[in-house]
Amino acid sequence: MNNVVHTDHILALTRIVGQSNCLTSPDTVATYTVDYRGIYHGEAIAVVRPDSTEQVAEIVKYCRLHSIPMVPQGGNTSLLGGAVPEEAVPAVVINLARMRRVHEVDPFNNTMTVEAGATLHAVRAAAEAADRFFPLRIGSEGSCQIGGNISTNAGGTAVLRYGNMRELVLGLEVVLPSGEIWNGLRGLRKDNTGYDIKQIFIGAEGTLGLITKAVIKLFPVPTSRAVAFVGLARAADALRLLELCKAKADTCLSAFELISQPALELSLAALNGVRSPLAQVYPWYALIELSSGQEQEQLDALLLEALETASEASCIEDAMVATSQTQAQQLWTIREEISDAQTRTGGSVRCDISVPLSKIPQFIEQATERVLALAPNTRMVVYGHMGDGNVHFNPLRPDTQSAAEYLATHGAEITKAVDSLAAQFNGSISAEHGIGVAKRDELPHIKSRVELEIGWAIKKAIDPENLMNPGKVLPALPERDGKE
Ligand code: LAC
Ligand code: ZN
Repeated sequence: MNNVVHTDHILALTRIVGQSNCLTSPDTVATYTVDYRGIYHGEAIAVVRPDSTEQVAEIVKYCRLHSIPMVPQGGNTSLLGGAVPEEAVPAVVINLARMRRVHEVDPFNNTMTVEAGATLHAVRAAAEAADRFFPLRIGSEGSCQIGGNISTNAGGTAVLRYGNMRELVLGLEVVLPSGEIWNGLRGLRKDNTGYDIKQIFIGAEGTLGLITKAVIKLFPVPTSRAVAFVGLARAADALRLLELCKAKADTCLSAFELISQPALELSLAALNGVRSPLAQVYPWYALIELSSGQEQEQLDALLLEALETASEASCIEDAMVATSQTQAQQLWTIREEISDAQTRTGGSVRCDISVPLSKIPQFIEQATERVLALAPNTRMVVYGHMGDGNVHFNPLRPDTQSAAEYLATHGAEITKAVDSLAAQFNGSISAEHGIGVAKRDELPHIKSRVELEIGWAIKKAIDPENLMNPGKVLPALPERDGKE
């Protein structure tokens, strides 16, 4: 496409969204075509910012008519390059930030109908204003958007109790690659009428259409919360402790996060001198949260009882129990800072692994051995959602080596070593971060051809011209004699 043609496209798109919402100046466009870690770059003819589903449909129809690739974009907090154009072909970025209205909160149905561009923070606040709770909790809640959360089937720290995004969505409105609008905004908990169409758009990372609205589940507000930070001698102790917390607290257990010492150290340094919650250093830590509608005292007693039993069973070394909600929040800040602290440090090889819960300690031990054999001074930043069997296994460059050098030397080999071990454990190489472009070409090694072909069959049926977020999620099909 040459520039004259681009000018025609820009004029047409401007007619749909208005001049101020069709961004074309190279400097402005550049801020939308790079991911927030600065790793993935692409090109765009324009960034359009529609205000309604109808505008989205118009944009999509226009792009389809002219065979222009489209990249749906929410808060652009993806870690895997799913929300920016690929390098090769200039695309139109469709940014949802202006579509952020809350249409309805139905407290008795416990649902909210909301536009895709509302930030997760705004969604949680709108639920709270109606005395309800929306449980999805991830560190980027101030900038990530609910449409992106749905498109990536986001997980986070409350999955243990409430499930991931796939379980939190009851209905969707989607603009299909044809420009047609599918209104599936149903707030039903039971609907057994054949294929569950909404599920193919959840976690599709915008490759099958553009989610414009959703009906999401709400819950009663947990009025009390008890949080503890625990020191552990071994990762295996975390497993025993988790088991014990489940037995004692049952459904009150709302989070169980594992943190390695190097991960804690990195976070504390990033928080400028915040002190460790515990007086001594341990190889591992767990952040435990109970929450419910019970009295605070009851919940505190439950947590103490669980910790006492754990101590008697010698599976914890030390524990600090938050004595106020402010202190509880401080503990969560330490946990939530880990991700951004790695981004700022640079030189982190992000592996988002899940294995059967029972295998987590073994997986960590063997993966650590593999990584240290390849790159001996690596900082083993390992943390994550232990309760879900999901570890962020993110080897980080030593202080003495630059990010570029560490990644160039070890990035690919570490990813291969860790991901292939996850496959051996019958695990996943992307538990909650999706595929984007970063993990796409690994899929043929871990999925059968049959499974990949089903993915392409769905893609071709809905997006025959491959214009919706092309190059994301689906790998090229391997030769026929590949893994069956
Ligand atoms: C976290 C994100 C990176 O758990 O998934 O911090
Ligand atoms: Zn996570």
